[in-house]
Amino acid sequence: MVLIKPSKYDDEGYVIRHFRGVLPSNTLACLSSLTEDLKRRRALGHNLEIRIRIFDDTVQPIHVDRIIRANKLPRNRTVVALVGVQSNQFPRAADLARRFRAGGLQVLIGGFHVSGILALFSEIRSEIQELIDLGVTVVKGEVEETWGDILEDALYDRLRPIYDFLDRKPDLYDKPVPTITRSYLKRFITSNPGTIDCGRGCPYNCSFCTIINVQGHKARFRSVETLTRAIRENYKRHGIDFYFFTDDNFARNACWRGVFEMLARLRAEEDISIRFMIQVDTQSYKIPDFVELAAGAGCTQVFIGMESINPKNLKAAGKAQNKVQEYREMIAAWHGAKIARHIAYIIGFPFDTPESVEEDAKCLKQDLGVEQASFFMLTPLPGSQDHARMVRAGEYMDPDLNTYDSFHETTRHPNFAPGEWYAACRKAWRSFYSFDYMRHVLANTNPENYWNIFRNFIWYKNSVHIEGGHPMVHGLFRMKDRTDRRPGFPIESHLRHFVRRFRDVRSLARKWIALVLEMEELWLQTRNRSKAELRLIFELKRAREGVNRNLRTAELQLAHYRAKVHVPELRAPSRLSLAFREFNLDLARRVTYSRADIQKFWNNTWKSWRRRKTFLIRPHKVFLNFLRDAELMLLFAAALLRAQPDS
Ligand code: B12
Ligand code: SF4
Repeated sequence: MVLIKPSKYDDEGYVIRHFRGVLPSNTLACLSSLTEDLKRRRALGHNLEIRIRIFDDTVQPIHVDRIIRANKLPRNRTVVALVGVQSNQFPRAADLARRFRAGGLQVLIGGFHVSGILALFSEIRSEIQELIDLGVTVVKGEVEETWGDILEDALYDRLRPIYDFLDRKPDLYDKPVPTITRSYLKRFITSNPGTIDCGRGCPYNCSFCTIINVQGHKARFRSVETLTRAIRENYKRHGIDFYFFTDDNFARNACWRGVFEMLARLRAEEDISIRFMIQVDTQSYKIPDFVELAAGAGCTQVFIGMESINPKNLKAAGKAQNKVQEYREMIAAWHGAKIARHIAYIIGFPFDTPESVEEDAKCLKQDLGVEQASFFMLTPLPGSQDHARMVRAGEYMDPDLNTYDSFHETTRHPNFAPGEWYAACRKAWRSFYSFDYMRHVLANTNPENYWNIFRNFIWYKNSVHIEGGHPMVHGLFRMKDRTDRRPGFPIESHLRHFVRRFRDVRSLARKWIALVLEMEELWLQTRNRSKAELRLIFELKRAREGVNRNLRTAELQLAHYRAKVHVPELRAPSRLSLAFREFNLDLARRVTYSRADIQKFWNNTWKSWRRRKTFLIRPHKVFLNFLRDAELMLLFAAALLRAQPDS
């Protein structure tokens, strides 16, 4: 059983794959544990040995030929399942499916693209029909109760072209919980994150959303007992102590109280300290005890579907439950519980203009004090009411599904010229994640959330500014497989590919150095002060205020002069510290709160070098500043690594 989570192509036709990812795929984990369960129960027959291989195209190469070869071994049968395929991943999934079919393998495809399309249209769309014609089996809906039947059909060569389980939504109560293997976890930046969908379904009716048309309005949930067992086992076996509970709206999971109380109990009674992130709606803060119990259970971050601050846009999107006048109160409620707020914001609603988007980004910062924001371009996702309406009205939509990743213009917007919409979105990212605003956020956040937010800032800036894509799609360090290119793009020679990669890596290195220096400066300016430092700052302020109040100008000048003369004698400096001071290496004194002076030195040195005034460059100063910079960098790296691994 080969389970593959496909990635998508970038605009140059290369598969978007990273050396390290950010989050493991929940759907992959889900189907893997469903298959493990069948294997353990020997549900497909006692003489059958099932071997499960999982591949995540976003972090590892898919060796299509090797998989096809394995199928040719005697008494062996390989079934390939392309799982959790979103619309933007459909073109890549279809290419993989074609190659596997050409190799004679049985191929299944499921996930939100096929389920969403087939849920809202009675006729089958051409891209899906093409796969069916090739012999690929399309699965519509959820398979917790039917996975065994499908695999049995595969075993006895009787797979149907389409399986439709949309009207047969499974009860999740005691179904196997998504679990992942250590070897898969190693492919991610931190090795402690896990994902679980504790429930599915949402009662609301937003027009851009596909979830309600596939998973339905009725809340279905996993039992607290099953979740407890899985979380305890994941902690003990794999060290997973951070979760992204992927429920679209955790607040509408009928079992939220039980889950929060269970997590608090695990912490208190078994010393299993879990931290987690949830997605919620804007009204959730009003549910009695919800915010308090979330904090007590270990929630460090909420992802809130704010979407817009323009009531006319919210009305147009059918999101009437969002009340703009309550946003401030909502943000304050989560802030009061020391939980970091992260809002989802959609750009491209009917009443948006380039100017309004700019104003909105300002408002999120200045009026609402939101700590983190993710901007998405409104996309008619197949499976949403928006998409169905546009198809029926015959409106223009980009025929290339690869662009349906919320970071491309997929329709025409009357208020934006071509390209302007995308530019407005990028500008919103830039404005929100400006140095000044990040500094403001970090200086005012709860110390418990400091590193959590700091790391997200690095991830977001890396994705949007360096990789040029959405943070939900990007990880650390892009890989580009020369031969794995989208059909229609040429496979380059080794030399051309080497030159391309050399340029990529060079440009990446430059951008990374700039990012690291920016983040280091951010850390220096906002890092948590030690108790001794805070005390010193407090005393100095108090002394200065007292002095300013009580002394006349002449006395003040005299006091400053005397302090300069006398203060160094208060504590005799050691020989070593004198030597350090001599060579300008006294970090604590000079650069604790900024590396601005070092940067100024490098800028001036660079200027002198370029103007060929090398006589102005003092080698010993270059050496000393290099040492100071290196020392600061080490301090920064140590702080970053020492901080608790989180999301
Ligand atoms: C978690 C999540 C993410 C995570 C993914 C990482 C992770 N940890 O899993 C993050 C935040 C990174 C993310 C990003 C994006 N996401 Co997202 N995401 C989700 C979310 C909320 C939950 C996914 C999940 O775990 N579901 C639970 C699993 C078990 O359900 P499932 O995938 O449907 O699988 C079941 C069935 O479909 C079926 N099945 C699935 N595959 C197969 C295959 C076979 C062979 C068979 C038999 C059955 C089968 O069996 C499963 C068990 O029943 C969904 C919404 C949702 N409720 O599912 C959106 C959702 C999938 N995302 C969506 C989108 C658009 C995106 C982004 C493009 C948007 C963006 N810019 O953020 C990016 C794309 C990034 C990427 N390359 O994946 C859309 C997709 C719609 C569409 N038509 O394409 C959804 C539906 C939300 C929405 N807005 O409508 N996402
Ligand atoms: S609240 Fe979220 S999950 Fe529910 S319908 Fe709206 S967008 Fe979809």
